[in-house]
Amino acid sequence: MTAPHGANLGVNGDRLWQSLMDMAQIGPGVAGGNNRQTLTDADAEGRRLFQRWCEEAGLTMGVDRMGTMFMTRPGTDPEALPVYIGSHLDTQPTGGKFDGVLGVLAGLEVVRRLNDLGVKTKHPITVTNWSNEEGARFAPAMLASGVFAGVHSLDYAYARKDPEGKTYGEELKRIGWLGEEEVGARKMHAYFEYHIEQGPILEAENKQIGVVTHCQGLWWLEFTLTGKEAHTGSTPMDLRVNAGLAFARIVEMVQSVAMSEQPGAVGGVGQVFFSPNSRNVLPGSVVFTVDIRTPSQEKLDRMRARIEAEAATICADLGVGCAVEAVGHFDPVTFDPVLVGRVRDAVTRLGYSHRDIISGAGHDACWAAKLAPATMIFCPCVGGLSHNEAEDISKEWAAQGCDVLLHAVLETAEV
Ligand code: HGY
Ligand code: MN
Ligand code: MN
Ligand code: MN
Repeated sequence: MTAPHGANLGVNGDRLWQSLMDMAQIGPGVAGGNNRQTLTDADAEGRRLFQRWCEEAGLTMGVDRMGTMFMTRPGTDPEALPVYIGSHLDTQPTGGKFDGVLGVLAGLEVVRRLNDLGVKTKHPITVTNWSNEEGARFAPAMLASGVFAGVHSLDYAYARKDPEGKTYGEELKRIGWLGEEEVGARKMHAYFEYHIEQGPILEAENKQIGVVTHCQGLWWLEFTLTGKEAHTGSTPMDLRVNAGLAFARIVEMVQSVAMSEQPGAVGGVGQVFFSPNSRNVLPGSVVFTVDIRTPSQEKLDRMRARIEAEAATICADLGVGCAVEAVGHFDPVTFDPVLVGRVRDAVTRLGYSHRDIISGAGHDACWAAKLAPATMIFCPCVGGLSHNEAEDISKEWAAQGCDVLLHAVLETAEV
């Protein structure tokens, strides 16, 4: 497909790559990646850079009360709802340069390219930086898009605490990104999100594009185990109330539950807090989050039930107290068939190799899909690695997915 006056639509891959590398300078990690956690000073700096680039491209900014940034290119029809292109600039503490950032800056590249071509669209185009997608500092993940979709209240979100006890609301004010817009007041004509796969499939099958049809569902179960603080040296084994042992057995159990639900189920633990966390004190409390995911609704809820029941038995056997709270959840998502079709048509027209794929990671698109037709596009990533500072993609992969995004957005925003 070519633009109305026949120009090739190809995005400027060098410009996109340079923007990615410039953004990667902000909030550097310790091993070549990024630590630009949400609502930190580094996040604020990244937001300002994105705002400057967008305003240079003629976009106007709106910020809502969760700090999400909406950067809009006007359409020719003032009544038409915008086509959104979103993702996130916040990163994991040991994050990569591309998770989320690629989607936000590819949205900017779409706008820059339309400006180059002098193409006007009927619908406005709004490039969105969702606040706190990662959920690393403030659980749950996709917090701002969740409030936008009416899944979480603003009060719940503002009260979320980071490991140092700082709240989302306080930190949002501190960095100066508390906007005025009511969260969720904006309406969408359609939503696109371009993202790295964060898994090994596309690279292993030598495919340039992932046509994302679904996203697997998720539970984050936060367990609080209560043991008895005691001396690790002088306390006989049979007198211990050992929350650390219960934790270890639960992690092992989660692994076996996930393995018993193959194919297509994952489960694990990424974060744990021992208290008092002293080498020679048996822990009084152990707090950790179990992350389980699968595309099957039935399996997802069965895994949760099995894990909670078996954890209660493990703790009862050891005399350890066991409390559990769901701190993150979304059901499996089916993306909009019309938009998926447009992505597939664009890929075919562009001649890129592709395959349908289910997203293993969660994305803001999962909540956007509750509000409007939504879909995603994936590019491969090296070794399938993500949430690791070594996360990497090629400049070609980045540009190819952005070409597909441009074509599918143009089809939807109508010239
Ligand atoms: O957890 C996720 O899937 C995403 O990276 N927030
Ligand atoms: Mn992401
Ligand atoms: Mn991520
Ligand atoms: Mn559910």
